[in-house]
Amino acid sequence: MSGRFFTKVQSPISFEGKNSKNPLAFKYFNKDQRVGSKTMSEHLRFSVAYWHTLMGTGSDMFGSASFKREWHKATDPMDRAKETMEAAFEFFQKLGIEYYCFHDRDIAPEGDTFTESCKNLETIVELAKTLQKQTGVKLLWGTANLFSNPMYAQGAGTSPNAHVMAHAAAQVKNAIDATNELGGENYVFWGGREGYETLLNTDLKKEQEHIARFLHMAVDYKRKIGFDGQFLIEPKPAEPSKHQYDFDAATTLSFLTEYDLLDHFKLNIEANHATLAGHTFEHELAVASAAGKLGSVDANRGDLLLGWDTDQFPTNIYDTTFAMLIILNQQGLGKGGLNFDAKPRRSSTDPTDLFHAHIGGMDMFARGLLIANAIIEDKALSGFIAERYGSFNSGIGAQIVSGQIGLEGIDEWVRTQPAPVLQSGRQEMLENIINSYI
Ligand code: XUL
Ligand code: CO
Repeated sequence: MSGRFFTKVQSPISFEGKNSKNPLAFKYFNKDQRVGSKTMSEHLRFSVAYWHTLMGTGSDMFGSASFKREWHKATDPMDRAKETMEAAFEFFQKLGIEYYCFHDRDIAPEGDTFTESCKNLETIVELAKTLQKQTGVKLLWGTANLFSNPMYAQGAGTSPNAHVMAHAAAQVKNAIDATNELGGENYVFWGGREGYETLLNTDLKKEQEHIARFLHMAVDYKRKIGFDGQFLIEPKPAEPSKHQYDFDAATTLSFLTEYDLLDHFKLNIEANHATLAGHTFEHELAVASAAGKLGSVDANRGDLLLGWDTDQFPTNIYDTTFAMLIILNQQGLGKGGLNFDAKPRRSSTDPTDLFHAHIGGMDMFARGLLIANAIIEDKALSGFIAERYGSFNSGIGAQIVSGQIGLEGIDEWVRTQPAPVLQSGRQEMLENIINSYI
């Protein structure tokens, strides 16, 4: 396969099995291999994050761009956007990935006016549509960048300025249109600036009412145009705002319930956001899944020693195993997928590093899938858990959960009984079982 941008990778990455020493081959991800009732690619639905992989420059708070990308060379912003889209599809095809995700401003530059920005977006969407058709690559989700423009410094949907909020709403309308036009399977709301810095200048209740109204307008518009993608909210506790309203899965679910939005949204859970909220990745997945609201995943990892969103590619087999256990136990992600919201480190300057990074992440999840599937098939954990709660299946336990008995009846029963006898939780034995599968 030729191509202008990733010349060091000439043929699509292939599966060579776990004994392969070829760094540009999959060791575990074998897309057509059946695992349970589906193929690996049907289970995993991997996606490239346009903002990191195509737009990332390696810059950080202390230094400017360290990546010199061939597709960023054109001087005219629209030419650059077109070249970047060409590079994107070359990358998707050479990697053999089925989906991608973008923000409106990743794929098309802002113009001098809002109308010009909308026109730029429409032009690039046409190009993306053609390339999707040519390659079969699909859009997992689109979203609007409501955090980079200085206008959003005090929030977008929660801005104290009504004109700014209106601007954000108009931007979302156009981003939903773009997503719909490209057959996007989901649309994501992540509000990095939907929060506050200080309560000294903030009406917290009003801001939450405003963002709820904002989301209701989006729901109405979705219905009006017949967009059948899933709406997703991506929780994150902070960064860039000091305190973000969508702090974590539980907070977001309660916000959706309070403002009568729960039926219209699911959650997009990101690993590094979970850890920033003081949770594990699997905790956030489990909370969302227990509510029937785990819609999609931003697959990445943080660093134990760094307290910010490092967005690294997933390399931890425990994380991917536990994630896949939760995903398999809820029968998959439906329209959602595993989007690598992750970037190579600043020192990984070669475009080929983008392949190494994605191959590693895809292999790690494929391996997690195989392990989780074996654990489930053997009932290695579920058997133990079912037995641990067995006392609720009959007797006093069954009476309690069915509501047949209240405090008085329970009081009477407890007085007739000897003291309760506890069963061991066997945590260490279960950890050993997990390790025996890994
Ligand atoms: C930021 C983040 C975003 C969302 C999309 O931390 O995760 O890139 O995924 O806006
Ligand atoms: Co994300």
